[in-house]
Formats: sequence, C-alpha cells, structure tokens
Amino acid sequence: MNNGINLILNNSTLDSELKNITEKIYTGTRISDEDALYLFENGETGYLGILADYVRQKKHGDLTYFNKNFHIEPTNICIYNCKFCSYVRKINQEGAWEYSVDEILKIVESYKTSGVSEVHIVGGVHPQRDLHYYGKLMQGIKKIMPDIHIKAFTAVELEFMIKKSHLNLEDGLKALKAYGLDSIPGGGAEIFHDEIRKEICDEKASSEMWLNIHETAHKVGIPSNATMLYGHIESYFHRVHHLSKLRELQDKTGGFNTFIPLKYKKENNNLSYIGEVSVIEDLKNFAVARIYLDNFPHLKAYWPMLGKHLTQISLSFGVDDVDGTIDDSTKIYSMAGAADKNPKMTTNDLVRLIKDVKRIPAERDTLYNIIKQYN
Ligand code: V47
Ligand code: SF4
Repeated sequence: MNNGINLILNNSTLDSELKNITEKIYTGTRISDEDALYLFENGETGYLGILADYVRQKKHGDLTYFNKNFHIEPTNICIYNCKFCSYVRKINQEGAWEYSVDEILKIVESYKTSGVSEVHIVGGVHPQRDLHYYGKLMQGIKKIMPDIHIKAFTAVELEFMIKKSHLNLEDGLKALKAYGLDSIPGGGAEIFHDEIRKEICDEKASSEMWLNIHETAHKVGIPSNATMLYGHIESYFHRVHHLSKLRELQDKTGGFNTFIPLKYKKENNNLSYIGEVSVIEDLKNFAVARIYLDNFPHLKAYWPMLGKHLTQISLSFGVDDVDGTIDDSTKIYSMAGAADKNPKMTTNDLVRLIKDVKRIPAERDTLYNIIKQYN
C-alpha cells in the first residue's frame, strides 16, 4: 500500500509544498487549512487519489461498508426556499405530498421481514408538525420494528420542531431520543461560510445553529453525520472553511461517524444556470476531505446522487462507505436530476460494486458494527 506514496516522496520533480504535505500525510501529521487549500488548487487528481487512498487504507484496510436501509420522506412541504432545492413545495401546490402517520407506518410494515437495519427519515420543514408528531411516528415505527435504527431529521428540521414545541435544544433532543431517535443524518449543513449561506439558503438554521445542534446531540448521546453541499457558487476557500468547522467540532465531541460530500445537482431549482462540476472535481473533493478530516472515521459516497459508476471510482479516492440498498425510497436527488430515477441496489449489486475494486464488502449497521463480511 505504500508504493504509490513512496513514489511521490521520491519524485524529485514534485513541487516542494506538495512534497511537504505528502510527508505530513505519510507520517500521520495533521494538515493545515492552508495545506488543504493548496491541495485543492495544485493537487493533480491522480496524486490526490494516492494520498487519500493511503489514508483510507490505514483506517480501514480492505473493508468497504454498506448497509441495508430505506428512506421515508414524510413531506416535501417546507417553509423555506433554498435556492438549490428541487424538492420543496408549498401546501396545496402541485407536486406537494404529506403522508399521514398511518400511511408511513404502512410503508414500515412492508419492510418488517426485509432484513433492513436502518430507516433514514428526512423531509421538508412542515409548518404544522412539531416534535411530538414526529416522536409519535418514531414510537409507531419501533412498535413495528423494535430493532430498527432510526436516523432522522436534519438539524434544520430539528431546530424548527424543537422550537415549535417550546423546548430548549438539549431538552428537545433528549425528548426525541426517548421517543426512539438513534442518530441524526448530516443534511442541512450546506456551506457554513456566511457569504455563501446568505446567497443559497438565507432563511433556514444558521451555521452556528447547525453546529450547536450536532454538538448538543453528541453531548446527550446521539451520534450524527455531516455533509457539505459543493459544486455551486462556493470556492475552495469556502469548502476548507466548512471542513475546518467540522474537524474542530469533531475534536471536541467525537460524535460524528461519517462525512458525506453532496454534489450539487442542477435540475428544477433556482441555481440551475450554474450547471454541475466535473467528475474530476468530485474526486478531488473526496480526496481532500479524506486527507483533511483525519478525525472522521468514515467518508461516504452517496450513490443515488453520484451514480453507481462514479461511486465505484470514488472508492480509489478515500471513500470507504457507499450507503445502502435504498430501495427506491428517496426522491430528493431524482427530482434534482440524478441519473437514477428509481434508486435501488440489491445486496448482491453492492457486494459486486465493492468486490470489483478488490475490497472486502462489509454489511454494517448505522454505527458501523459489522453485520456480515463478504470475503
Ligand atoms: O441538506 C438538496 C441536499 C440534503 C440538492 O447522513 C441537494 O447518511 C444536491 O441529509 N443537489 C439532505 N444536494 C440529504 C441528507 C443526506 C443524504 C445522504 C446521506 C445522509 C446521511 C444524509 O440534500 C440537504 C441538501 O444539502 N440537497 N437539494 C441538490 N439539488
Ligand atoms: Fe426545505 Fe430542505 Fe428544501 Fe431547504 S433543502 S427548501 S430546508 S426541503
């Protein structure tokens, strides 16, 4: 595994700054914000891939993770109007949906014997639904599937439902935990830098609030994930700033499991004119994230957004997790233009995708306990 990085270290034509950064990575020394920016601006794709793969291999050896999961999107009705969102609708607007608790529980019932270990619940911020509404939904889910892990609600949804129920953050999160919430997904982070956040999602929870909610969740024993929406109007500087806020909080709490870069998809939203970044940009972004976020255990490629081919290639750029079977249960990305209109992979498909790159597929639960290894 050291061949590639040794070749880089012994390459006399490599610029001295890149050589210094390579030495830091080789010796397990944390890279600085300036280093990360330098890598984004000057690191050639193949070079970044070798470094990120070196870091991944040190953390996970030959294992690459996936899980068996499904999504529930209770509603796409939302009080906010994020410019990148293709999914949002207002009450009674064409294309709006809001499932009742009974309708959702019927969906859950259909997964009872399917072997899934996780349900991922995210949706719009519905003006009439508070913490207790979602709490009762989680109780209903656990009644049907007592062992299922509920990973639910972005920090943006959480801020609204907790406020609507007149609780402070800590009490709100404790109440949700008591109702059955096991972990929090990474959505709503977008880009933390105010200059960009103001332009793309001015109305919803601030960056400080997102970080505060995740910090409080970790404090009360709810682990979480983190995301970054990239490839729109942000610069490399803004991405490094975002990553630095995450690394700082992770140093403090250790409560994050996974970082998931989310590629901006351009269809049917108010930023469509920007277009989408190239595949090379996606790979560089995975690689720099893997190298910089030394305290994040996992880096996930979310295949419904990236597509299966790019997901497979990302496994050579620091990624060790490809999310799950999904079972055609999410619309966020297909509405934004992702190639897969009905995202679904069988366990065999995921195992094959991972084995093709000579890794050992490991079915995991949400907290990365291994359920089964496919040697
Ligand atoms: O916060 C919305 C993103 C997120 C677009 O924790 C878009 O395992 C790209 O939370 N192009 C929600 N992205 C999704 C989310 C998530 C997804 C996968 C795994 C996990 C996890 C969490 O979706 C939003 C926003 O950043 N999003 N619109 C778009 N046009
Ligand atoms: Fe609402 Fe989330 Fe869409 Fe923003 S991204 S408009 S918060 S559903």
